[in-house]
Amino acid sequence: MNKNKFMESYIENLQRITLKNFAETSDKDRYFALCDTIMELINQEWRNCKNRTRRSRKAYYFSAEFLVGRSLGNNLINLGIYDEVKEILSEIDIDFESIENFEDDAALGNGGLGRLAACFMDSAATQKLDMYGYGVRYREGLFKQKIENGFQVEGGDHWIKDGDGWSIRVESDSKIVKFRDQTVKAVPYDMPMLGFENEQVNTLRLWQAEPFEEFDFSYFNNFQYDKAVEEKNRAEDITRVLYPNDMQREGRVLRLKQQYFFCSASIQDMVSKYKRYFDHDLQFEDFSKYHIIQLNDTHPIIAIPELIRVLVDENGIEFERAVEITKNTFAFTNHTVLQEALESWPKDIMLEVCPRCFDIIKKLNENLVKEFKEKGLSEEAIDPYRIIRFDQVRMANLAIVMSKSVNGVAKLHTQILKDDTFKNWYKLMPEKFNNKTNGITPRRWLVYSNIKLSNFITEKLGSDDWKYDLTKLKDLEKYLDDEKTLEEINQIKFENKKELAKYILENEGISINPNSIFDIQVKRIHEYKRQHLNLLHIINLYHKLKKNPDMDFYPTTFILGGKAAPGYFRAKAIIKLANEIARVINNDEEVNDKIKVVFVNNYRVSYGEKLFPAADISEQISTAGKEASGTGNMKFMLNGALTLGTYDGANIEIFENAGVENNYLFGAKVEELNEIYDSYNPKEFYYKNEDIKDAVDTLLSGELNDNDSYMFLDIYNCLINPQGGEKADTYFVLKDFEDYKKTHEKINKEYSDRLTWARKSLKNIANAGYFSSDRTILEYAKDIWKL
Ligand code: RUG
Repeated sequence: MNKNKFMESYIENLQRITLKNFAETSDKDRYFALCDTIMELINQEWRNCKNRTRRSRKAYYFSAEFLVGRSLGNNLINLGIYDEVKEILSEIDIDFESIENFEDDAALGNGGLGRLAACFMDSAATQKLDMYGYGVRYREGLFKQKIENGFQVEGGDHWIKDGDGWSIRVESDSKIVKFRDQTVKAVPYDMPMLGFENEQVNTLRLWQAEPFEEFDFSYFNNFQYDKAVEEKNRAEDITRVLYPNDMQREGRVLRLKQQYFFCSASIQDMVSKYKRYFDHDLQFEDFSKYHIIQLNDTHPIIAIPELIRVLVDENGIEFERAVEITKNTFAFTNHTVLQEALESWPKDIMLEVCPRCFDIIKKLNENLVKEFKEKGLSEEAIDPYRIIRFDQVRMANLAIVMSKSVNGVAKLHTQILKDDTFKNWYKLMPEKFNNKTNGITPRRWLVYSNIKLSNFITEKLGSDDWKYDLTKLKDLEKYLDDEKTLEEINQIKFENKKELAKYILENEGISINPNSIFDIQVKRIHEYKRQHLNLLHIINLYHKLKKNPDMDFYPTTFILGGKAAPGYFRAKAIIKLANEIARVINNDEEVNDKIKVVFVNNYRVSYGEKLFPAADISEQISTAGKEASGTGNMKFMLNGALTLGTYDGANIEIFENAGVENNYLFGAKVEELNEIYDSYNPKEFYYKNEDIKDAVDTLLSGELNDNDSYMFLDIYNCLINPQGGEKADTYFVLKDFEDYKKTHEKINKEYSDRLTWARKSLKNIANAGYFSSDRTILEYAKDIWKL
């Protein structure tokens, strides 16, 4: 990059878009001018990439969520000009940090699933894989969380209200999407996905719903103004909001409309480009040779019947042939074993939204049943495989029959899919099933967010090759016994903790001690993730410190954060509990130099960038068998935190890679939980264990105030009182409490041996290479996509 030229075009852009003198421009002006300048810089390579890959085999990542976060810093890092641009701006007296902070997160996802999609976009471009992302351009991203009087309050997230510096509207590629009762226009917005320091620029294409006809003049002329804009609003409603659900099935008509909307537009886009660039092949013989679609969870599965529809109805391909082409085009990733998150759609809703797709699914189901009957299977034996049963379309079944590959996202998770969730399918078609353990991009989660550690690694390894191949971190192991290096590791962590403490003081108004242990649990709030286990432990610890103020105890700051689905009462109760515990403890002068509790407001990607580098302990405490993988666990590990975790999801692989002795494993394993499932009685634990009783009773003792919301009663009941046919403590919180508490005690003792701790931390960093999404995406490309 030519520095002078960059500065010139930046200032030119700034003045052009604002018509202001330089001194009068705001952070907003400066931010958008910078976006423009960067977009100009990459324009040529982006076009080159689009042209070069027109006729290549490509992977298409279909996802209802892409949790991109901020793009400015990340794009500069990937272009390799982060420091230079910062310098250029400081030469003209612009504070880069305030421009960076101007950018709103693009929160087009709920949590891990959407963030994984964003990491994959980064890694695919970095590995020079031709991968196209297809999704939805929600006008409102995931709600903004405010905490009022300890309660979560949801606010809107109109992330593009000031504009969108990173997208190009490609009007000419618009598509028409037809629902039973409505026809709308799908307009693509393309975002460049830059490879790290290479010339690859892939595209993330997000569709926005707009009216087919902008405005109905006949109504307007008759003074029916509301009616004139009605259609416009109805169309725009489709992409107005991201459903704020994580792991819960949301059976609304609008949700299926969103899914069908982006899948239909994407399939049409692929088919029309195929016809444009491969016009010799009107029989679509080679379609699956050039396209492989990876379905990110059940949300985009409707793309399967949609491809058949487009081939059969719009291109005259015979049904059976269309089915064959489709089967070779799709691959399916499952991200959960929780039944409530596996989507199924009632027949009437499907008929209301996309009736032709329902017809096609019905026919696929009939063919499947016929095939089984011919093989001699009874009606009963066929039941688990049916795509439609009791007038419900079971999306996962549709995806499994119609895909060439089905994968889970961590070793244990894939095993559970084979043994349990999809066991019937696995028996029938074992060759389809495979594992692809998740990963995270080291560019955002280390190079960008933890500059100090990143520079330190480069210095120690003598090169920055590790940024391209994260397994090179392994070479750091040669420093495991080098005291100076270990002290440096501790020093970097301390600096990061100071920065976080400053940020928390500014944003949460709570002062925390960077010399204390930073114990962090940030993720969506859900019972299976067991934030309430963490909280019950904090209550009990607080009481012990009150009783015995001179107890040997290393000061600890417990930090929690995450959003609850707005309709998930118990998850919101957990948030209230966290805030109430924080209020009581932080105001208690007898203990608040020993423990502090912080619930960070509005946890999101850009907050995570500050939290992961500063953590000593990463809390990964889900019930064994429930967390498919987790990716936060990997971000903490890469930044040198030690995992306090159960034998679940990718924690297991973290323990395998970094050594269980360098982390803190606790709790029951899946096999044990399966064994005791029927006989488990949490009350036994409650009555036998004083600490458990102390913590659980505190929920109702009056010491904590839930402002008459009955939220704490709800948590109390769910732990020990079976209700309405549901067992008590289905997530085994009380069963694991004692081991969790003891493990905390061990951590608290061991932390004071600062060198041993640093060695463990280094061991984790050095073995985080496996968890790069570069590795994951290359596995997809090699095993499934054949790219
Ligand atoms: O809960 C899972 C995480 O364990 C996993 O790491 C992530 C990415 O694979 O996906 C999360 N997930 C699963 N989010 N939504 C679902 C089910 O719709």
